Amino acid sequence: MPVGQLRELQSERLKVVAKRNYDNVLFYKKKFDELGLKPEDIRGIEDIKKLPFTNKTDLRDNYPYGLFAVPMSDVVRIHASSGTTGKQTVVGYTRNDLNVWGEVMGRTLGAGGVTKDDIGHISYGYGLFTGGLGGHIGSETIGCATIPASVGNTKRQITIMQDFKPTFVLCTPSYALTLAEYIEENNIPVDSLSLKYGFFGAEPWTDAMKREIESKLHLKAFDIYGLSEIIGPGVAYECEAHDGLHIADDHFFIEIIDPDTGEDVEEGQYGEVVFTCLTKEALPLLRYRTHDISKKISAPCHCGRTGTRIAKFAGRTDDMLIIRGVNVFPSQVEAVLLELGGLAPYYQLIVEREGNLDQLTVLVELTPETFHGSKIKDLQRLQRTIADAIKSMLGLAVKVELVDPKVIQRSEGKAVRVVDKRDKAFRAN
Ligand code: DLL
Repeated sequence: MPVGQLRELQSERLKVVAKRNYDNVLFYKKKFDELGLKPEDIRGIEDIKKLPFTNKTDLRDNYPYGLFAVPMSDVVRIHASSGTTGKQTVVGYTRNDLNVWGEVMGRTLGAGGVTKDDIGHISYGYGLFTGGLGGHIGSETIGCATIPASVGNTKRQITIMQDFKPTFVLCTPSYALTLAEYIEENNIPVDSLSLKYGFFGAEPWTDAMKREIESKLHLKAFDIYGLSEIIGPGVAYECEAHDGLHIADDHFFIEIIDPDTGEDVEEGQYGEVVFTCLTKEALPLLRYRTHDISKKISAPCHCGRTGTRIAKFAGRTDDMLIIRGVNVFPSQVEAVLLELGGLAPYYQLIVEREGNLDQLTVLVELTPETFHGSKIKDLQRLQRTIADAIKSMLGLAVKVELVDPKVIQRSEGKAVRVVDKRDKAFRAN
């Protein structure tokens, strides 16, 4: 679409979505009123700067459905992702939102070359996480035979790949390496699989990792990006030129701002990515601050797409970690520890990369009373209880190490809660 026409479309859509929020979401009505803003003041996409920002905390404060712009009877799907504390961030979709999701995820796969003659193997988790069902809806929208394999059980995944002959796979890049490793270790000929393309995302990864996946799995690898609050995967995707990510910006308007001032960065500079949902019905967030860092690429892409293109993500502005595709905020672990009791308010998260997978170890400091008054078997039980509580909060298996009182270094300024020993490229921040 010529850029001028795209701007007109975005303008029309922004007017509608601003009014939808003002009329239906008390949170936005209050924000508009505070700013002295009426929906009619939004006459085109250039007026987007008049709108308030939305933060993850706003979703938490309005948990679970307070930011929905439609009655629950119009919602047909719920997903959720990690919040900064115990509460999940809950997102909803109308029937039409699911159509949009199918469209943008279909585009994502189509940009890699997928057609209805392909067979899709979806190895993202099916559940509240948007990866599985997001990949699924895109694959089905194109018309591909779609295998909802979900995560885990690598042996079974490979058997399915050998027998059902999928031609493309969706999973986290780290899991793609696990698949490759399994094949190597078990002397399985790669060409007994029929994979042509792989669509990897949900966590940061490097070009070096991409080359490794491509050479070991004999496929073309594409980076895909998205977040639950906006729709899930399908927000941005790579094309066959493999030179940055294209934004589906007829549906999601992107701004790149200086996280401190909230103003646009200079053209081509890195900053925080902010999205406005232009067509969503159930949860049409305005100027949502993702905390993800990227920059716009102004040169046209060889593929001919005219929309906004951005560079591979360069990190985050906050303390969110991504461990094996699961978003983890240190504050969530803190909430679990404080709830359990008997523990000092000092802890540290150690993140390492073992082989191809991230491993999280939680160091927890005992209070002097617990330390002196407990038998080894009590401490072992405590260790298991902590690990189980964290697993049930995050859905992630972690190692827990109990340490003596006063072992965790006290800081004079900001506490060092996270020691990330991974290569910079694998870190989210
Ligand atoms: O991770 C949605 C998704 C599923 C994207 C499958 C791609 C593939 P959330 O769980 O809400 O949603 O996590 C969103 O993950 O803000 C980024 O920090 C990070 N992220 C997602 N894709 C990429 C990527 C899904 N390609 C958060 N590169 C986002 C770097 C990514 N980080």
